Amino acid sequence: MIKEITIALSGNPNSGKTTIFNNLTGLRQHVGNYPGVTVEKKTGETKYKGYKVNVVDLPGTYSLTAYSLEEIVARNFIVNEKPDVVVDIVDSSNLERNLYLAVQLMELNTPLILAFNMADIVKKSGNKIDISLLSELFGIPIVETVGSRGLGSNELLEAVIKVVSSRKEKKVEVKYGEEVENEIVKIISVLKEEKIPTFEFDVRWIAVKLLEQDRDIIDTLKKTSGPKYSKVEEVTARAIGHITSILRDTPEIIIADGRYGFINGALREAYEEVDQVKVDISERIDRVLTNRILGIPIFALIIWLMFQFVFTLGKYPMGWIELGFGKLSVLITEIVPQGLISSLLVDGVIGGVGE
Ligand SMILES: Nc1nc2c(ncn2[C@@H]2O[C@H](COP(=O)(O)OP(=O)(O)OP(=O)(O)O)[C@@H](O)[C@H]2O)c(=O)[nH]1
Ligand SMILES: [Mg+2]
Repeated sequence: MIKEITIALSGNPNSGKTTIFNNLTGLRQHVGNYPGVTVEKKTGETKYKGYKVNVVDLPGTYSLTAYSLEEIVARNFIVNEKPDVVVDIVDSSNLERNLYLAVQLMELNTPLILAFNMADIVKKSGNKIDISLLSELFGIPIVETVGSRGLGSNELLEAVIKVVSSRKEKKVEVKYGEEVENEIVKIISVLKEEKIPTFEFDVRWIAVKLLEQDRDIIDTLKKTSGPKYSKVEEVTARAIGHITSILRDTPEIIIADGRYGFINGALREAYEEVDQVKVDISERIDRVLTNRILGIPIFALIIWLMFQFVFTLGKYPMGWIELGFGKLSVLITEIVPQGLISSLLVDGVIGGVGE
């Protein structure tokens, strides 16, 4: 029997999702809309090592808050349709911003793989990413890809199969500091006490979303739990008030800061940025040398200079060599008696090499 896997490609706009989608699925793809909304839904499939792999191209988003239709569509797909694996296509030449979405996917507690796309740009920049350390710090497999050159697709599918067949739950949790964590605990316990349905969402995730005042989650909970929600609302409002008065910022901002703090902590350990001044200088030199108009004359000039250099400077060692060989022939004529051997050495060997 063919085993079937569904993977969803998420990622920031322009990170290379569609490129990788096309690499994976070839031409076997289908375009439609997500149920109920007119956001393009592209699905396709491929076969890999006895698996039928369905691939869904999710809308590009920077975040998973409820500010845009794309964000809601992406997270609802992940939560409701439960793809076996979410592959987050990360523009690895712009790590900090792109990892913000990755951290939120991590918090959703969905099986996740990060594709560090645009690896060619990173390589060219000279910046160094310690992929295995970053993967360990995030608790998520990371695969490097260069979508535009079709590199990394098999490695990606390999990682997908590994995640699907191992199902190991190694969760790294983002912590938001004691004050926020205490309030999260309170909200989780009221959600449990009141038996509020959290559907397929992780209960901690719901608590964080309530602190962030996520409209979509609040509306859903209100609708499904009726009057029981008022207790949750009360605890949440108190938590928000408490956090705001102590930390002097809304929980939404503190939580976003916490995610960036987590990302920056990991990047400090696993990412090394090359000295920008050096890159600028070498880029400027590059730009002049490879200029469309100046390139060829500069090339001709360099070659001419090289010839000059060789012929002018070359005169000196040439002189020394001639002098040396002259002395050597004189020496041999003196040592070796006149005859065939002497002639062979002086006229043949030294004459041949020395001239
Ligand atoms: N240098 C480089 N360019 C890439 C790579 N992968 C994709 N691109 C280019 O990046 C651009 C954006 O790629 P898309 O696949 O359209 O990105 P997307 O994530 O689908 O974008 P949206 O659908 O707009 O969110 C295209 O011009 C690709 O050719 C890569 O690994 N390296
Ligand atoms: Mg696209």
